[in-house]
Amino acid sequence: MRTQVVIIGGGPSGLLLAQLLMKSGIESVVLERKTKDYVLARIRAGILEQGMIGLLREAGVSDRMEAEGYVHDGTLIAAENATFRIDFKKHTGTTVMVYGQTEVTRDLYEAREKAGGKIVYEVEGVTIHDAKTDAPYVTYTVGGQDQRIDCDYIAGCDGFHGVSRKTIPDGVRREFEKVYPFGWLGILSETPPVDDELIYASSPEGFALCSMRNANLSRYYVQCPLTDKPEDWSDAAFWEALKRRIPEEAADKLITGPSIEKSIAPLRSFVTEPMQWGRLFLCGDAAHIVPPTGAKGLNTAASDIHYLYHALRDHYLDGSDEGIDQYSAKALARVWKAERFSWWMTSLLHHFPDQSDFDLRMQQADIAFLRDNEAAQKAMAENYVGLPY
Ligand code: RFL
Ligand code: PHB
Repeated sequence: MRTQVVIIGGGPSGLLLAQLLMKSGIESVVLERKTKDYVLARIRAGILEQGMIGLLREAGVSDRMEAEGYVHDGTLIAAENATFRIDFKKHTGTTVMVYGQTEVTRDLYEAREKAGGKIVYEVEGVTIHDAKTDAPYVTYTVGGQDQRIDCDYIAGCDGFHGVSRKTIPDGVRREFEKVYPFGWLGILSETPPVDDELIYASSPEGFALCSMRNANLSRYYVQCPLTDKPEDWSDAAFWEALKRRIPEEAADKLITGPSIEKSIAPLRSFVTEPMQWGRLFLCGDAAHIVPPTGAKGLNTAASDIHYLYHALRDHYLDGSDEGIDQYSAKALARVWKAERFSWWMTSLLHHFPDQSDFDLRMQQADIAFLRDNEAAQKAMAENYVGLPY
Protein backbone atom coordinates (compact mmCIF):
# COMPACT_ATOMS: atom_id res chain seq x y z
CA MET A 1 0.00 0.00 0.00
CA ARG A 2 1.10 3.61 -0.58
CA THR A 3 -0.13 6.94 0.78
CA GLN A 4 1.24 10.46 1.12
CA VAL A 5 1.23 10.74 4.94
CA VAL A 6 1.06 7.90 7.48
CA ILE A 7 -0.42 9.13 10.76
CA ILE A 8 0.41 6.95 13.77
CA GLY A 9 -2.25 7.39 16.48
CA GLY A 10 -5.98 8.08 16.18
CA GLY A 11 -6.29 10.47 19.15
CA PRO A 12 -7.27 14.11 18.64
CA SER A 13 -3.87 15.08 17.11
CA GLY A 14 -3.86 12.35 14.48
CA LEU A 15 -7.53 12.70 13.56
CA LEU A 16 -7.36 16.50 13.29
CA LEU A 17 -4.30 16.31 11.03
CA ALA A 18 -5.98 13.67 8.84
CA GLN A 19 -9.08 15.82 8.46
CA LEU A 20 -7.19 19.02 7.62
CA LEU A 21 -5.01 17.20 5.08
CA MET A 22 -8.07 15.64 3.47
CA LYS A 23 -9.63 19.10 3.06
CA SER A 24 -6.52 20.08 1.07
CA GLY A 25 -6.62 16.94 -1.07
CA ILE A 26 -3.65 15.29 0.70
CA GLU A 27 -4.09 11.56 1.33
CA SER A 28 -3.32 9.90 4.65
CA VAL A 29 -3.82 6.62 6.54
CA VAL A 30 -4.40 6.66 10.32
CA LEU A 31 -3.05 3.69 12.34
CA GLU A 32 -4.65 3.29 15.80
CA ARG A 33 -3.63 0.69 18.39
CA LYS A 34 -7.02 0.58 20.16
CA THR A 35 -10.66 0.34 19.08
CA LYS A 36 -12.73 3.46 18.41
CA ASP A 37 -14.90 2.74 21.49
CA TYR A 38 -11.82 2.55 23.69
CA VAL A 39 -10.51 5.92 22.45
CA LEU A 40 -13.95 7.50 22.96
CA ALA A 41 -14.20 6.21 26.54
CA ARG A 42 -11.21 8.31 27.67
CA ILE A 43 -12.25 11.40 29.63
CA ARG A 44 -9.63 14.08 29.27
CA ALA A 45 -9.41 17.78 28.47
CA GLY A 46 -12.37 20.15 28.60
CA ILE A 47 -11.22 23.62 27.49
CA LEU A 48 -10.54 24.71 23.90
CA GLU A 49 -8.47 27.77 22.99
CA GLN A 50 -9.40 30.03 20.06
CA GLY A 51 -6.58 28.57 17.92
CA MET A 52 -7.97 25.06 18.30
CA ILE A 53 -11.54 26.28 17.70
CA GLY A 54 -10.33 27.87 14.47
CA LEU A 55 -8.67 24.62 13.36
CA LEU A 56 -11.84 22.62 14.05
CA ARG A 57 -13.78 25.13 11.93
CA GLU A 58 -11.19 24.87 9.15
CA ALA A 59 -11.42 21.07 9.33
CA GLY A 60 -15.23 21.33 8.90
CA VAL A 61 -16.00 19.64 12.24
CA SER A 62 -17.23 22.55 14.35
CA ASP A 63 -21.05 22.37 13.99
CA ARG A 64 -21.76 20.44 17.19
CA MET A 65 -19.13 22.42 19.13
CA GLU A 66 -20.78 25.73 18.08
CA ALA A 67 -24.21 24.38 19.07
CA GLU A 68 -23.34 22.57 22.31
CA GLY A 69 -20.11 24.18 23.57
CA TYR A 70 -20.14 26.87 26.27
CA VAL A 71 -18.25 30.12 25.77
CA HIS A 72 -16.39 31.18 28.93
CA ASP A 73 -15.09 34.73 29.19
CA GLY A 74 -13.41 34.38 32.56
CA THR A 75 -12.40 32.02 35.37
CA LEU A 76 -12.35 32.15 39.17
CA ILE A 77 -9.23 31.68 41.29
CA ALA A 78 -9.81 30.90 44.95
CA ALA A 79 -7.26 30.78 47.76
CA GLU A 80 -7.31 31.35 51.50
CA ASN A 81 -6.57 35.03 51.13
CA ALA A 82 -8.52 35.73 47.96
CA THR A 83 -11.29 34.74 45.57
CA PHE A 84 -11.09 36.71 42.37
CA ARG A 85 -11.89 36.53 38.70
CA ILE A 86 -9.59 36.64 35.69
CA ASP A 87 -11.58 38.38 32.96
CA PHE A 88 -10.40 36.90 29.64
CA LYS A 89 -12.66 39.09 27.54
CA LYS A 90 -11.55 42.34 29.18
CA HIS A 91 -7.84 41.52 29.06
CA THR A 92 -7.59 39.79 25.69
CA GLY A 93 -10.83 40.54 23.82
CA THR A 94 -11.41 36.81 23.45
CA THR A 95 -12.75 33.71 25.25
CA VAL A 96 -12.34 29.94 25.58
CA MET A 97 -14.86 27.16 24.85
CA VAL A 98 -15.95 24.38 27.21
CA TYR A 99 -16.29 21.34 24.94
CA GLY A 100 -14.81 18.00 25.95
CA GLN A 101 -11.97 16.19 24.19
CA THR A 102 -14.23 13.13 23.97
CA GLU A 103 -16.72 15.15 21.89
CA VAL A 104 -13.98 16.65 19.69
CA THR A 105 -12.67 13.14 19.00
CA ARG A 106 -16.17 11.81 18.28
CA ASP A 107 -16.79 14.64 15.76
CA LEU A 108 -13.45 13.95 14.06
CA TYR A 109 -14.12 10.19 13.79
CA GLU A 110 -17.55 10.88 12.31
CA ALA A 111 -16.15 13.30 9.73
CA ARG A 112 -13.38 10.88 8.73
CA GLU A 113 -15.79 7.99 8.36
CA LYS A 114 -18.26 10.10 6.36
CA ALA A 115 -15.49 11.18 3.98
CA GLY A 116 -14.30 7.58 3.54
CA GLY A 117 -10.85 8.35 5.01
CA LYS A 118 -8.82 5.30 6.05
CA ILE A 119 -8.38 4.42 9.74
CA VAL A 120 -6.92 1.03 10.67
CA TYR A 121 -7.83 0.04 14.25
CA GLU A 122 -6.14 -2.47 16.57
CA VAL A 123 -2.78 -2.31 14.84
CA GLU A 124 0.17 -3.95 16.58
CA GLY A 125 3.93 -3.68 16.24
CA VAL A 126 3.95 -0.37 14.38
CA THR A 127 7.55 0.26 13.22
CA ILE A 128 8.93 3.28 11.38
CA HIS A 129 11.59 2.57 8.73
CA ASP A 130 14.03 4.79 6.81
CA ALA A 131 12.69 8.09 8.19
CA LYS A 132 16.00 9.75 7.27
CA THR A 133 15.67 8.76 3.59
CA ASP A 134 13.37 9.95 0.79
CA ALA A 135 11.47 6.65 0.89
CA PRO A 136 10.19 6.02 4.43
CA TYR A 137 7.72 3.27 5.22
CA VAL A 138 5.77 1.89 8.16
CA THR A 139 5.12 -1.77 8.99
CA TYR A 140 2.51 -3.17 11.37
CA THR A 141 0.33 -6.18 12.03
CA VAL A 142 -3.44 -6.23 12.01
CA GLY A 143 -5.63 -9.32 12.45
CA GLY A 144 -2.48 -11.47 12.33
CA GLN A 145 -1.47 -10.10 8.88
CA ASP A 146 1.80 -8.20 8.35
CA GLN A 147 1.33 -4.93 6.47
CA ARG A 148 3.56 -2.25 4.91
CA ILE A 149 2.69 1.30 3.86
CA ASP A 150 5.13 3.36 1.80
CA CYS A 151 4.75 7.11 2.18
CA ASP A 152 6.32 10.56 1.82
CA TYR A 153 6.00 11.61 5.48
CA ILE A 154 5.13 10.13 8.88
CA ALA A 155 3.26 12.01 11.62
CA GLY A 156 3.92 10.53 15.08
CA CYS A 157 0.65 11.35 16.89
CA ASP A 158 0.79 8.29 19.15
CA GLY A 159 0.79 9.91 22.58
CA PHE A 160 3.30 9.70 25.41
CA HIS A 161 3.62 5.88 25.31
CA GLY A 162 3.82 5.59 21.51
CA VAL A 163 6.65 4.32 19.33
CA SER A 164 7.35 7.43 17.25
CA ARG A 165 9.40 9.41 19.77
CA LYS A 166 11.59 6.40 20.56
CA THR A 167 12.40 6.02 16.84
CA ILE A 168 14.58 9.13 17.11
CA PRO A 169 18.02 7.81 18.18
CA ASP A 170 19.23 8.46 21.73
CA GLY A 171 22.18 10.52 20.53
CA VAL A 172 19.85 12.91 18.67
CA ARG A 173 16.91 13.06 21.07
CA ARG A 174 16.97 15.19 24.23
CA GLU A 175 14.26 14.87 26.85
CA PHE A 176 13.41 17.42 29.54
CA GLU A 177 11.23 16.28 32.41
CA LYS A 178 9.76 17.34 35.74
CA VAL A 179 7.60 14.93 37.70
CA TYR A 180 5.36 16.51 40.37
CA PRO A 181 4.90 14.77 43.74
CA PHE A 182 1.09 14.46 43.36
CA GLY A 183 -1.71 13.54 40.96
CA TRP A 184 -5.25 14.67 40.19
CA LEU A 185 -8.18 12.52 41.16
CA GLY A 186 -11.00 13.40 38.74
CA ILE A 187 -14.65 12.49 38.74
CA LEU A 188 -17.49 13.01 36.31
CA SER A 189 -20.99 13.30 37.77
CA GLU A 190 -24.43 13.91 36.30
CA THR A 191 -25.05 16.99 38.44
CA PRO A 192 -25.30 20.69 37.54
CA PRO A 193 -21.93 22.52 37.75
CA VAL A 194 -21.41 24.43 41.00
CA ASP A 195 -20.72 27.69 39.11
CA ASP A 196 -21.12 29.12 35.59
CA GLU A 197 -17.32 29.44 35.42
CA LEU A 198 -14.40 27.17 36.36
CA ILE A 199 -13.03 27.52 39.90
CA TYR A 200 -9.30 26.86 40.40
CA ALA A 201 -8.88 26.55 44.19
CA SER A 202 -5.76 26.44 46.36
CA SER A 203 -6.15 25.32 49.97
CA PRO A 204 -3.88 24.07 52.78
CA GLU A 205 -5.17 20.55 52.03
CA GLY A 206 -4.29 20.87 48.36
CA PHE A 207 -5.61 21.97 44.98
CA ALA A 208 -9.16 21.50 43.66
CA LEU A 209 -10.80 22.34 40.34
CA CYS A 210 -14.50 22.70 39.55
CA SER A 211 -15.11 22.22 35.83
CA MET A 212 -17.96 21.03 33.66
CA ARG A 213 -19.03 19.47 30.39
CA ASN A 214 -22.63 20.73 30.15
CA ALA A 215 -25.59 21.95 32.23
CA ASN A 216 -26.00 18.54 33.87
CA LEU A 217 -22.49 17.10 33.70
CA SER A 218 -19.76 18.25 36.06
CA ARG A 219 -16.05 17.46 36.12
CA TYR A 220 -14.28 17.95 39.46
CA TYR A 221 -10.69 17.28 40.51
CA VAL A 222 -8.77 17.17 43.79
CA GLN A 223 -5.00 16.93 44.21
CA CYS A 224 -4.05 13.56 45.74
CA PRO A 225 -0.89 11.64 46.69
CA LEU A 226 0.71 9.64 43.86
CA THR A 227 0.29 6.48 45.89
CA ASP A 228 -3.54 6.77 45.98
CA LYS A 229 -5.73 4.56 43.77
CA PRO A 230 -9.22 5.57 42.56
CA GLU A 231 -10.67 2.64 44.60
CA ASP A 232 -9.25 4.27 47.76
CA TRP A 233 -11.68 7.16 47.27
CA SER A 234 -15.39 6.65 47.93
CA ASP A 235 -17.66 9.23 46.30
CA ALA A 236 -18.47 10.59 49.77
CA ALA A 237 -14.77 11.05 50.60
CA PHE A 238 -14.25 12.85 47.28
CA TRP A 239 -17.14 15.29 47.82
CA GLU A 240 -16.01 16.04 51.39
CA ALA A 241 -12.44 16.77 50.24
CA LEU A 242 -13.72 19.00 47.43
CA LYS A 243 -16.00 20.96 49.78
CA ARG A 244 -13.15 21.61 52.23
CA ARG A 245 -10.93 22.98 49.45
CA ILE A 246 -13.30 25.37 47.61
CA PRO A 247 -14.76 28.67 48.89
CA GLU A 248 -17.53 28.21 51.47
CA GLU A 249 -20.08 29.90 49.25
CA ALA A 250 -19.44 27.33 46.49
CA ALA A 251 -19.30 24.40 48.96
CA ASP A 252 -22.73 25.38 50.30
CA LYS A 253 -24.38 25.21 46.87
CA LEU A 254 -22.45 22.19 45.53
CA ILE A 255 -24.83 19.49 44.31
CA THR A 256 -23.29 16.03 44.72
CA GLY A 257 -24.25 12.70 43.16
CA PRO A 258 -22.77 9.35 42.16
CA SER A 259 -19.59 9.49 40.07
CA ILE A 260 -19.89 7.99 36.59
CA GLU A 261 -16.11 8.01 36.06
CA LYS A 262 -13.25 8.25 38.52
CA SER A 263 -9.55 8.22 37.62
CA ILE A 264 -6.15 9.50 38.76
CA ALA A 265 -3.67 11.24 36.45
CA PRO A 266 -0.08 11.86 37.59
CA LEU A 267 1.25 15.38 36.87
CA ARG A 268 4.28 15.75 34.66
CA SER A 269 6.06 18.35 32.50
CA PHE A 270 7.95 16.79 29.58
CA VAL A 271 9.44 17.99 26.28
CA THR A 272 11.36 16.15 23.55
CA GLU A 273 13.74 17.96 21.23
CA PRO A 274 13.85 17.92 18.26
CA MET A 275 10.26 17.27 17.16
CA GLN A 276 11.38 16.24 13.68
CA TRP A 277 13.79 13.59 12.47
CA GLY A 278 14.10 13.35 8.69
CA ARG A 279 10.57 12.64 7.42
CA LEU A 280 9.15 11.86 10.85
CA PHE A 281 7.31 14.61 12.76
CA LEU A 282 6.21 14.33 16.40
CA CYS A 283 2.92 15.97 17.41
CA GLY A 284 0.99 16.37 20.67
CA ASP A 285 1.60 14.10 23.65
CA ALA A 286 4.13 12.07 21.62
CA ALA A 287 6.45 15.09 21.98
CA HIS A 288 5.36 16.88 25.15
CA ILE A 289 3.23 16.64 28.28
CA VAL A 290 2.00 19.42 30.55
CA PRO A 291 0.34 19.17 33.95
CA PRO A 292 -3.38 19.86 33.31
CA THR A 293 -3.55 22.99 35.50
CA GLY A 294 -3.46 25.45 32.58
CA ALA A 295 -5.70 23.31 30.29
CA LYS A 296 -2.92 23.30 27.70
CA GLY A 297 -2.43 19.58 26.79
CA LEU A 298 -4.94 19.25 23.98
CA ASN A 299 -4.49 22.86 22.87
CA THR A 300 -0.72 22.47 22.47
CA ALA A 301 -1.32 19.30 20.45
CA ALA A 302 -3.55 21.42 18.20
CA SER A 303 -0.86 24.07 17.65
CA ASP A 304 1.60 21.35 16.53
CA ILE A 305 -1.01 20.17 14.05
CA HIS A 306 -1.43 23.74 12.78
CA TYR A 307 2.31 24.01 12.03
CA LEU A 308 2.56 20.53 10.47
CA TYR A 309 -0.60 20.89 8.39
CA HIS A 310 0.62 24.19 6.95
CA ALA A 311 4.09 22.75 6.31
CA LEU A 312 2.65 19.77 4.41
CA ARG A 313 0.19 21.96 2.53
CA ASP A 314 2.99 24.29 1.43
CA HIS A 315 5.02 21.26 0.31
CA TYR A 316 2.28 19.59 -1.72
CA LEU A 317 0.38 22.62 -3.00
CA ASP A 318 3.11 25.28 -3.42
CA GLY A 319 6.31 23.22 -3.67
CA SER A 320 7.85 25.04 -0.66
CA ASP A 321 9.72 23.09 2.04
CA GLU A 322 10.34 26.05 4.33
CA GLY A 323 7.58 24.99 6.75
CA ILE A 324 8.85 21.40 6.79
CA ASP A 325 12.37 22.54 7.61
CA GLN A 326 11.16 24.87 10.37
CA TYR A 327 8.52 22.59 11.93
CA SER A 328 10.48 21.58 15.02
CA ALA A 329 11.74 25.10 15.82
CA LYS A 330 8.32 26.71 15.35
CA ALA A 331 6.41 24.07 17.32
CA LEU A 332 8.94 24.03 20.18
CA ALA A 333 8.94 27.81 20.54
CA ARG A 334 5.23 27.69 21.39
CA VAL A 335 5.42 24.41 23.34
CA TRP A 336 7.94 25.85 25.80
CA LYS A 337 5.68 28.83 26.52
CA ALA A 338 2.76 26.48 27.25
CA GLU A 339 5.10 24.41 29.45
CA ARG A 340 6.08 27.53 31.39
CA PHE A 341 2.49 28.60 31.93
CA SER A 342 1.35 25.12 33.03
CA TRP A 343 4.33 24.77 35.41
CA TRP A 344 3.65 28.26 36.83
CA MET A 345 -0.07 27.63 37.42
CA THR A 346 0.72 24.23 38.96
CA SER A 347 3.36 25.74 41.26
CA LEU A 348 1.03 28.60 42.21
CA LEU A 349 -1.96 26.53 43.30
CA HIS A 350 -0.81 23.11 44.61
CA HIS A 351 0.33 22.03 48.02
CA PHE A 352 3.84 20.55 47.72
CA PRO A 353 4.63 17.87 50.35
CA ASP A 354 8.12 19.27 51.05
CA GLN A 355 7.05 22.93 50.99
CA SER A 356 8.79 25.12 53.60
CA ASP A 357 7.07 28.03 55.38
CA PHE A 358 9.06 30.34 53.12
CA ASP A 359 7.78 28.53 49.99
CA LEU A 360 4.23 28.88 51.31
CA ARG A 361 4.63 32.64 51.83
CA MET A 362 6.00 32.98 48.28
CA GLN A 363 2.95 31.14 46.93
CA GLN A 364 0.61 33.37 48.94
CA ALA A 365 2.42 36.50 47.75
CA ASP A 366 2.24 35.30 44.13
CA ILE A 367 -1.54 34.76 44.44
CA ALA A 368 -2.03 38.15 46.15
CA PHE A 369 -0.02 39.84 43.38
CA LEU A 370 -2.23 38.21 40.75
CA ARG A 371 -5.35 39.30 42.67
CA ASP A 372 -4.19 42.93 42.89
CA ASN A 373 -2.27 43.51 39.67
CA GLU A 374 -4.02 44.11 36.34
CA ALA A 375 -0.85 43.44 34.32
CA ALA A 376 -0.43 40.03 36.00
CA GLN A 377 -4.08 39.23 35.28
CA LYS A 378 -3.62 40.22 31.65
CA ALA A 379 -0.55 37.99 31.35
CA MET A 380 -2.49 35.08 32.83
CA ALA A 381 -5.50 35.73 30.58
CA GLU A 382 -3.31 35.88 27.45
CA ASN A 383 -1.73 32.54 28.28
CA TYR A 384 -5.01 30.89 29.28
CA VAL A 385 -6.91 31.83 26.08
CA GLY A 386 -3.84 30.71 24.12
CA LEU A 387 -0.80 32.49 22.70
CA PRO A 388 -0.94 33.22 18.96
CA TYR A 389 0.31 30.54 16.53
P1 RFL B 1 -3.46 10.82 22.75
O1 RFL B 1 -4.82 11.38 23.07
O2 RFL B 1 -2.74 10.10 23.80
O3 RFL B 1 -3.66 9.89 21.49
C1 RFL B 1 -2.63 9.04 21.03
C2 RFL B 1 -3.27 7.89 20.30
O4 RFL B 1 -2.23 7.05 19.79
C3 RFL B 1 -2.57 5.70 20.04
N1 RFL B 1 -1.31 4.92 20.06
C4 RFL B 1 -0.87 4.17 19.04
N2 RFL B 1 -1.42 3.89 17.86
C5 RFL B 1 -0.72 3.06 17.04
N3 RFL B 1 0.46 2.48 17.38
C6 RFL B 1 1.03 2.73 18.57
N4 RFL B 1 2.21 2.18 18.91
C7 RFL B 1 0.35 3.61 19.47
N5 RFL B 1 0.63 4.06 20.71
C8 RFL B 1 -0.39 4.86 21.05
C9 RFL B 1 -3.31 5.73 21.36
O5 RFL B 1 -4.15 4.59 21.53
C10 RFL B 1 -4.12 7.02 21.23
O6 RFL B 1 -5.40 6.82 20.67
O7 RFL B 1 -2.49 12.00 22.23
P2 RFL B 1 -2.81 13.28 21.32
O8 RFL B 1 -3.68 12.92 20.14
O9 RFL B 1 -1.51 13.95 21.09
O10 RFL B 1 -3.75 14.22 22.22
C11 RFL B 1 -3.23 14.84 23.34
C12 RFL B 1 -4.30 14.94 24.42
O11 RFL B 1 -4.97 13.71 24.55
C13 RFL B 1 -3.67 15.31 25.77
O12 RFL B 1 -2.75 16.38 25.62
C14 RFL B 1 -4.66 15.73 26.83
O13 RFL B 1 -5.74 14.88 26.96
C15 RFL B 1 -3.89 15.78 28.17
N6 RFL B 1 -4.76 15.59 29.29
C16 RFL B 1 -5.49 16.65 29.69
N7 RFL B 1 -5.31 17.85 29.06
C17 RFL B 1 -6.02 18.90 29.44
O14 RFL B 1 -5.86 19.97 28.84
N8 RFL B 1 -6.96 18.77 30.47
C18 RFL B 1 -7.18 17.58 31.11
O15 RFL B 1 -8.02 17.50 31.99
C19 RFL B 1 -6.43 16.47 30.75
N9 RFL B 1 -6.60 15.26 31.36
C20 RFL B 1 -4.87 14.34 29.95
C21 RFL B 1 -5.82 14.20 30.99
C22 RFL B 1 -4.06 13.25 29.60
C23 RFL B 1 -4.15 12.02 30.25
N10 RFL B 1 -3.22 10.96 29.88
C24 RFL B 1 -2.52 10.99 28.63
C25 RFL B 1 -2.78 9.97 30.76
C26 RFL B 1 -5.97 12.96 31.62
C27 RFL B 1 -5.14 11.86 31.27
C28 RFL B 1 -5.39 10.57 31.99
C1 PHB C 1 -11.50 19.70 32.56
O1 PHB C 1 -12.65 20.18 32.44
O2 PHB C 1 -11.30 18.48 32.47
C2 PHB C 1 -10.36 20.61 32.82
C3 PHB C 1 -10.54 21.99 32.77
C4 PHB C 1 -9.49 22.83 33.03
C5 PHB C 1 -8.25 22.31 33.34
C6 PHB C 1 -8.06 20.93 33.39
C7 PHB C 1 -9.11 20.08 33.12
O3 PHB C 1 -7.22 23.15 33.62
